[in-house]
Amino acid sequence: MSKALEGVKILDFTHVQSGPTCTQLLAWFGADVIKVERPGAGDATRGQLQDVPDVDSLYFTMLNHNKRSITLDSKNPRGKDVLWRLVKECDVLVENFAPGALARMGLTWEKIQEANPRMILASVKGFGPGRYEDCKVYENVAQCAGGSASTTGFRDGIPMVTGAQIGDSGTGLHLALGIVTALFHRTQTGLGQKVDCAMQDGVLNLCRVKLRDQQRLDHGPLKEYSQFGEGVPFGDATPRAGNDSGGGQPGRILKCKGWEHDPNAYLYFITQGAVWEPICDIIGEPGWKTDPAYATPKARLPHLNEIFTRIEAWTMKHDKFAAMDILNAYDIPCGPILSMKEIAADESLRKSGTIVEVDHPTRGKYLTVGNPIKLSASPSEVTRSPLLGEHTDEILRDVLRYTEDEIAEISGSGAIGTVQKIAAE
Ligand code: CAO
Repeated sequence: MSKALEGVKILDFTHVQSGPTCTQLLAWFGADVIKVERPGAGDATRGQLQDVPDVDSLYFTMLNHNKRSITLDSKNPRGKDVLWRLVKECDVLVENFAPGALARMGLTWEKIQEANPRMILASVKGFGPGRYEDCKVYENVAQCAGGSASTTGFRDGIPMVTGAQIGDSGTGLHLALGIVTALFHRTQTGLGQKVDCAMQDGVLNLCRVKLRDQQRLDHGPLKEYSQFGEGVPFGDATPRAGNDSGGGQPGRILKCKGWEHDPNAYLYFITQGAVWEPICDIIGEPGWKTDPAYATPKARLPHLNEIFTRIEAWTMKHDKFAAMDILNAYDIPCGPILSMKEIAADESLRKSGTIVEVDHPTRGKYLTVGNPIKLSASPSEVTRSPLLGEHTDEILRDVLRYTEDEIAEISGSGAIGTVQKIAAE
């Protein structure tokens, strides 16, 4: 089967997490992703959070599957020539350098367009135009500036960042959509364009329900928030809502059997209006089906704490999986709190290719997350991340069509450094 993005060449000038998640997605869809790295050093994540000495970290390997790596010093004059040849040859340049870094290498949008009018230039920055546009940004800064931290956590605690990498991986996902949209547009216009995605904007897009609540506050308290039932007045900004559901169907995280010693013996329980009657029967409160104080979603809002306390008395008698089986039989929406250990062992996730075991020449076998987006006619296969500069010669020869003499001359100029050799394949 052919791949959806087969034939698309990506000049991948990304590093750390946000950019690499974007180009990894494009590689999974079949694009030829050529990762340009600094000789001798490479993407900084190769050496960060290393669990095995002198072996590419899981941080790197899990973000750079299905790519090829070329080492190139973009500040060396001969390296610059090679870089421009790549610009002319590729369809998309993706980068997430600090603001101004690409231009300092001489790669301005004007010059790129001049060299290759079909080129799409896709960039991640921390902030869009405005007072913070020159700032360097990492994940948690984006979560804080994008409205996530101020609305995450408990009302009486400090702002919290979330484990989901919404600033980095979330923005990478947004950028990938921008790139394929620009590729589609190019089929009509024949021209490339610039695609910009700021991490603050990407996080805010994912937090839009909290901006919704900010405006609802002008018209009264947010009745689905626990603090309403507790009689705690609202301030003038969207508060932290603990584990309250952010939608119109109230939900909470409830203890299950074993919670005293298992930090993940919990279940998310949603009191969807449509299944209120079976909920009442299951928890042993059949009278709540007709009692006017509990019978309708609106009437229940001031009693949510009491209702969830009563439901929790039931969930605490069951382990999370048994509770889910009982509730699913009645179409009651709920979900177990799964640990990463449980997820790593999940048979269904492995079968669907969402959890994949990969073999790496210097690391051996490890688990990764495969492509969560499944295309029926263009399935993804996960292949290992490249070693630093592993494909330098191959790219110079096959993609850029340099002769062996020219490659020797480029190598002698110091533009590509020393290539890492594969110890065992
Ligand atoms: N050859 C020669 N030089 C290279 C090179 C190569 N192949 N690749 C990169 N460099 C140089 C750059 O030109 C830059 O040099 P100058 O500052 O002299 O112009 C230098 O490496 C460092 O680039 P950087 O400033 O982007 O890297 P950093 O480690 O200092 O900052 C980060 C990292 C992520 C904070 C910054 O890149 C950034 O803010 N990026 C945008 C937002 C983003 O994507 N953040 C998510 C990161 S994941 O949490």
